[in-house]
Amino acid sequence: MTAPATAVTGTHQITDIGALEILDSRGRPTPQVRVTLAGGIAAVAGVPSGASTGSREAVERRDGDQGRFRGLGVLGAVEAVNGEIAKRLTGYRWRDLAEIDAALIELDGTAGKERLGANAIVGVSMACARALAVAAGRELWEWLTPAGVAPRLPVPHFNVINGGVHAPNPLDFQEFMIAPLGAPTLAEAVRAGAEIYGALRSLLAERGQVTSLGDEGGFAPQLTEPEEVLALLVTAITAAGYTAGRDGVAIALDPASSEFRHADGRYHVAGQKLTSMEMVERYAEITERFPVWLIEDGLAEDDWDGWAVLTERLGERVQLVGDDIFVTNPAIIADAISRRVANASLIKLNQIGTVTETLEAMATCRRGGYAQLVSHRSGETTDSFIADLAVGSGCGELKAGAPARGERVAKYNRLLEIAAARPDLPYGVPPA
Ligand code: 2PG
Ligand code: MG
Repeated sequence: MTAPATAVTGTHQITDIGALEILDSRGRPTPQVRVTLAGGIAAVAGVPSGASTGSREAVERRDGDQGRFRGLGVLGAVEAVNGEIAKRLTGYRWRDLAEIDAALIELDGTAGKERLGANAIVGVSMACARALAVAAGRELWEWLTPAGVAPRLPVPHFNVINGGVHAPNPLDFQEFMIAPLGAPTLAEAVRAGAEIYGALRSLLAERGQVTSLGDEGGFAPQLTEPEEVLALLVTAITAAGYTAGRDGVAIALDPASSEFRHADGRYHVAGQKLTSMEMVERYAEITERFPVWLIEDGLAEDDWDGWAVLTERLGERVQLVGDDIFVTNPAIIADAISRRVANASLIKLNQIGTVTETLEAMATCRRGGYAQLVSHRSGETTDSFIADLAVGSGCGELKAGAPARGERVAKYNRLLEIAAARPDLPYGVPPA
């Protein structure tokens, strides 16, 4: 795939690549990458970073120098971009992004991208994608649309209550999202999200709860039981004048359960120690009582047997999304499809480490009839790449945090921009 550096095979010549250490939304360092093409087109990408990471994710490279940023510096990753990667990618004419990404993977040489750092590689890949889109005279979302796929405006999944490792409250489930599935347009969906977020703030204040925020901009109340939060969400949806349910505003959960499955093999939820089967029953009850349309990481990444039961039990009526268990890895997703584990995959660029492999993961899902939920990370920049990815892929689903805070609304505002420019694009989850 990679030709000698002197060969002239493609049309894309990269003249300059540079990275610097910037801050993410948690105040932690992260790389920002700039790529310049011959002719002067330049594009920038900011790299996201997770907190509840899957064990098989591509490896984020951190300096470990306790004298800087408590060991979290990314000067090594930045240097990898400015040094080795810049040397490899400049001075050769690339045919396309797939060829660039293959060269990055080969240059790194490790399975988990740990040598150069997945945070270095994904930043370069995203910036290259942007630059190539500009060079082609296309919007990023258009350029990312695979042949034979119809682009759509995705249903935004607004994370309005935060728990787990994203907030210092007693709530074990990590994310409670509202999804305006029944909104007539993207703009109305965003409006619903913001209005319900406002209604929720008032409700919490009335009940004497704190309205402080978690890492993704959702409220972080001192609540323990997931069902208590779900009841609160239904009240907030109704108070804001919307219908709670699939025809109106539905609810989505990301318990991120790998984080609360302990060494005893039990899931520790609100003081109880539940088996996989008891968790499945808990979800079954939850989906009967509340308009929950989607559950992500309902069971832990190493609980494949439990996942198979969960899928068997709820897969017909609930979207079951694999995040930590799939880590946007096409091979793992293909394995899951053959074993009927889950029926959807979360999609995070930095879990796998290149745009090309991310698109491959999405194509694997499409072939296997699995839905896809494009996702931000809990540590974000104002980069809005994932909004374009969600539109271009036609998957119809995006989660990017609360309808508040700059790094979260950057994604929703980008969707609004695309929707305004292209009122012909359909909104919503694709018809089955
Ligand atoms: C998740 C993500 C994003 P993190 O679990 O889905 O919401 O969290 O980035 O911390 O892995
Ligand atoms: Mg998750």
